[in-house]
Amino acid sequence: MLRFLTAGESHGPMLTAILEGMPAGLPLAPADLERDMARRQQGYGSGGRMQIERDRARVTGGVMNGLTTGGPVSLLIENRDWKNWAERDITPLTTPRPGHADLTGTIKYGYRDLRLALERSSARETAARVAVGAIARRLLAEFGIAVGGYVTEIGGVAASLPEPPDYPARFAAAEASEVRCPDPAASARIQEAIRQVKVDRDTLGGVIEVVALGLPPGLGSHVHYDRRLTGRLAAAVCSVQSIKGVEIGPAFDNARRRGTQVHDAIDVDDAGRLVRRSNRAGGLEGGMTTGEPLVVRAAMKPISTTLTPLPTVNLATGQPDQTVYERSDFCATPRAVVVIEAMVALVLAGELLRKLGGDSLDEMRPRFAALRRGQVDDLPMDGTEWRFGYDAWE
Ligand code: EPS
Repeated sequence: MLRFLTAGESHGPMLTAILEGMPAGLPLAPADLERDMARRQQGYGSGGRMQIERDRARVTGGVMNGLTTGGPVSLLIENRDWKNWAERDITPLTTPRPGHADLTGTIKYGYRDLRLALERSSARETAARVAVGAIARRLLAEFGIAVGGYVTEIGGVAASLPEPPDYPARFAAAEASEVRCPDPAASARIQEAIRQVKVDRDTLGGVIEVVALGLPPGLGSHVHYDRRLTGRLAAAVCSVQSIKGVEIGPAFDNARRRGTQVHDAIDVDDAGRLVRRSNRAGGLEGGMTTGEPLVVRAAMKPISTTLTPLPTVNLATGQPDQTVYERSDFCATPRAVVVIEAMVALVLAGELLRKLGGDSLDEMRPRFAALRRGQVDDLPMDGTEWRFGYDAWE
């Protein structure tokens, strides 16, 4: 199975990540990581920090002569801002921000200063997630699987997107938008809403949709709770800083409808292939991929560092006080699209590896080619009666 660790503080010397479980033989070049790392740094609504950082991952293990070895892939991402902190005497931070890990982290670990919670809980860590996610994405690409994403809503301004969806067109339109929203009219209104929220000394959240294309049916499993892809995706996406809600396809809208209005009718085409005319299931049934586009949506709260002070308690005095502003993003939702894509890519690459097994790309390829694809002829159904057979054990 694929797993990863990250380490490092937001304003410390660097971030470190280790990705374990990659098969051998995957071509990997600096450009494969740079694209997504640069994308994560772009988006209207960022604060001053993104002017300082130029994120680049230095791979230090697990990739030799441009190919993965099967060993853990280790990488380092320098924090350019470190030079501004290395020699600095740190002003005590004792007024926790509502909504941040400041208070909960400090209660949990017994810190003498809130900054220790801030430094590690910071979304700076997502630079490392995106770097390892780019490696997962590179593996998926070998099997024709692509992951993309976009903003559907920020600050209550929602995109109006044509149906049925043309996902590659949506991905491309989102990349051309300052706020990563594929609807140009909504994009302009969102940009204005973010401009206004800066003037109002406040922050905005939004909704992100990430879609995986080209998945074979049958990734994940219905047989046990921790193998259901629905739960694995929800956990991975909800682990991203400021993400407080996840749905698969239009799940909350489905909850308001009748069953006959929700479920995607099964049909067979002229080539004997089982097909769906709709995708309200968002590409998952019974915790497994259907082969339709996988649609994951994430709700991001507004960032908890607000220029307008919020009521809090000063933990040094025990008296009511107000939060102190420290440079931050005003709306990180356009940038968070890339982070959600990374988490989805990591989960899917892990599931693909579980399904195919193998230690190298060469071993995986013929197994992938042999997967059942929802062809009626591939299913061994003979329509005869049968018994459970447990009486043999009584
Ligand atoms: C963050 C606060 C800001 C963001 C940061 C996440 O950093 P700073 O306090 O240095 O201005 O820019 O995100 C990143 C550094 C990044 O690379 O995405 C926070 O408190 O979570």
